[in-house]
Amino acid sequence: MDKLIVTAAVTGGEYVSKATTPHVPSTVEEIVGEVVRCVEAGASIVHLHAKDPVTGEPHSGDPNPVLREYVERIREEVDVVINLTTGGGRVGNPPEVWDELVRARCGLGSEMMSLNMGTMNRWAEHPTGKIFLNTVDMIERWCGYMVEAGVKPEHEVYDTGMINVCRQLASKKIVPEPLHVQFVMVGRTGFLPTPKALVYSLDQLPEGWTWSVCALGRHQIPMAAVAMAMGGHVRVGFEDNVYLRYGELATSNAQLVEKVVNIAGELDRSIASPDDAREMLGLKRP
Ligand code: KMH
Ligand code: ZN
Repeated sequence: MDKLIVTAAVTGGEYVSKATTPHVPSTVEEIVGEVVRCVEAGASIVHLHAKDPVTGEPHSGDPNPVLREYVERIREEVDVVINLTTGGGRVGNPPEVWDELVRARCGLGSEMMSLNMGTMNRWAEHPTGKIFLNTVDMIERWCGYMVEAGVKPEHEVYDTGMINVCRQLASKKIVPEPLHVQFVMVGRTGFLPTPKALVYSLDQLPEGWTWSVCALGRHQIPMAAVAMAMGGHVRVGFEDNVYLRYGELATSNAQLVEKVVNIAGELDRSIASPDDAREMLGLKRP
């Protein structure tokens, strides 16, 4: 089997703040420290959102200067593939400015960016309302910005229809194959986090594409184990789950990385370094 790429989504995204867990990193230094610990534990990619340094809520206002600072400080400390959000960064920013924010974000020095593959009902309370808006037009334009900037999209797929959107991007040659798809198993308004849903989805995926699984809450580690056994890659971290085990908060994202690295060891899957991940995903160094 291929080496295992572990992504650590360390910042808690848009649904996790200091009110959810005091351990979510929110200042630049806390975030850089978490990234270093996760890389030491085996993560080769980190996924980042811009945070309010005090509350850990999503940063409201232009997130790009904040993300630029994260990227620069992380690069000073450690070698890791950096993946910036495009689904996040909308709080305080109306839809008219999203295009420009995403286009400019492509120039901040990350090697990957998330790209959400469809509009859906939000699966939890969010300050921007009930709809997670990602039209096909937006997806195609943002894909174009990324490809032009040499940034690889990570295609976030929340339901099987979104695999078809990925296939269209490939057939329209908007993004070069192989695509890298992440099955985001949020439950509620999206995929159920079950092996059956994953098996069905993998049946729809073209040969040679790479894939990863992220599942929410208590499903994070079990679904990661299923993905690892099936040859896929995994994402863990506070953006999707803040518990180490039932009733016990993780004190660091690195503990969640350690958990999947331990399981990988039992499955005889070796862990990809950042350079391995770059080679496997065809990334361009920034
Ligand atoms: N928050 C995750 C469920 C993004 O940041 O653009 C999906 C995600 C998407 O990470
Ligand atoms: Zn995210």
